[in-house]
Amino acid sequence: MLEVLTQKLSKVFDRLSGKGKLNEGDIDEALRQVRLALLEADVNFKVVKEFLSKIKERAMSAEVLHSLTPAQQVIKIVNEELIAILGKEPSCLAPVSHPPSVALLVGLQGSGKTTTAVKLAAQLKQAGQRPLLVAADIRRPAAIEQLKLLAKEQDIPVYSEDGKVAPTTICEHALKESKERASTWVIVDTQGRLHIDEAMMTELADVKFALQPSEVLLTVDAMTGQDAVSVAQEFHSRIGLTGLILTKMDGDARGGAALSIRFITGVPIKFMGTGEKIDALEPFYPDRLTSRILGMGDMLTFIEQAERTFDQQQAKDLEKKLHTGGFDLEDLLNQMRQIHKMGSLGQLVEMIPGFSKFAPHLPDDKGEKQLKKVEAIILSMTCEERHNPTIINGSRRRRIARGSGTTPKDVNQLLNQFYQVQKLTRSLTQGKLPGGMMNMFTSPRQRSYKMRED
Ligand SMILES: Nc1nc2c(ncn2[C@@H]2O[C@H](COP(=O)(O)OP(=O)(O)OP(=O)(O)O)[C@@H](O)[C@H]2O)c(=O)[nH]1
Ligand SMILES: [Mg+2]
Repeated sequence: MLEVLTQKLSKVFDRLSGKGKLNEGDIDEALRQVRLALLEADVNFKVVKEFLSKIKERAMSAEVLHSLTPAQQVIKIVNEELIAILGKEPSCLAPVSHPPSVALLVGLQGSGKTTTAVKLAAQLKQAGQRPLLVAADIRRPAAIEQLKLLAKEQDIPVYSEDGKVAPTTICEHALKESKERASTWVIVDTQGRLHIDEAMMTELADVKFALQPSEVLLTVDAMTGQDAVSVAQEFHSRIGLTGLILTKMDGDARGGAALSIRFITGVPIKFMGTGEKIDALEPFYPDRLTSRILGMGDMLTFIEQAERTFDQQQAKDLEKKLHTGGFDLEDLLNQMRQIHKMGSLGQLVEMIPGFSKFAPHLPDDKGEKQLKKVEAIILSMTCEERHNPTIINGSRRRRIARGSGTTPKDVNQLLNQFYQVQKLTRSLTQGKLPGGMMNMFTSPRQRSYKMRED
């Protein structure tokens, strides 16, 4: 998602950061590059113009130019202005005080209405709501079946009628049905056409009138770039929208639609679709998308989490032990527990810029199982064995395996791993390894300072 823009912007900021003090020329040049990157990403020119003039005005202030870290200040301003363009605050679904709340999904053909209707219903269901899906797309014969099939997998009820009944009538009947079922949300899937046309708009306006929905959500295919923006404008002026859902963000390397649509239409983006699977729908957070665009991942969250989890004193003690070669199995266990407290491997990787694509491929529960095993083995050892594992012979190994519900081979494997770590720490204390390796064992606070120095 938005990789190209991210790459371009990070190059601009790297160049800027390398300069130390900045003058007007440096800032002009950086903004020129940002402008090119945004236009190449198919961001609307009006948005680009407004965005850059705001940044320039703020970046040229004496406060920024004379600060100790001018480049960082400029990046901070870009970050804030991007968030502003994307809508500042996240925007959620508006339920009514007397259920059911109704959400009407509209959009061009293939933009993702049917899939998104089921994704939304599934999220609502997960949040404890009782959704009812309504098949009001009678134009395409297979549409009702597609909705039923997807909904069945999620165990969500669908209201549908014979394809000859008018959509407004179907919707009126569906509202009655929802009251009988005590549904809390009614989500209506409607017809789409290749282009905006009178017949579609009239039908949607009638359906909207019949339903009086609290949400009229337009699904727009993010891959269509600027077209998505004009489609949204047209829908909004004809039937009135309460929110936008950007679909297929997983396939869009440019991101122009995402960055222009809110600013041009004034309609908030409420969700983004990030894949074909039903769970691939994320609430839209302007600040999170911005930090992804600027290539910062959720690094700040990551650092905060690490600082919360790691005990500073323990980290110092550990460092001392590493230098004196006193690192033992108990320390190993403590380290594993601390890292585990920070979250699953997948969650951690998600937060590191450029690595999020690997997250789905990581074995999530494997780490947990492995930790439990290591924990069981070390806890089955005597104190003496934990401090001095070389005394663990065949019979001790069998005893430890029995006590921990593992095999002597498992015990052996752990010991071998431990000896490797010990060997590593010994080389470290003798200064044989490159500095970077030391980072594996120092506290994240120290590590983050180190990164900034680098
Ligand atoms: N990669 C990806 N594919 C998506 C996403 N949302 C929908 N799709 C796919 O886009 C195609 C069209 O989605 P539909 O939900 O059928 O679109 P629609 O708007 O209901 O289409 P019509 O009913 O023909 O108007 C399907 O193959 C979906 O799986 C998304 O966020 N990412
Ligand atoms: Mg459909």
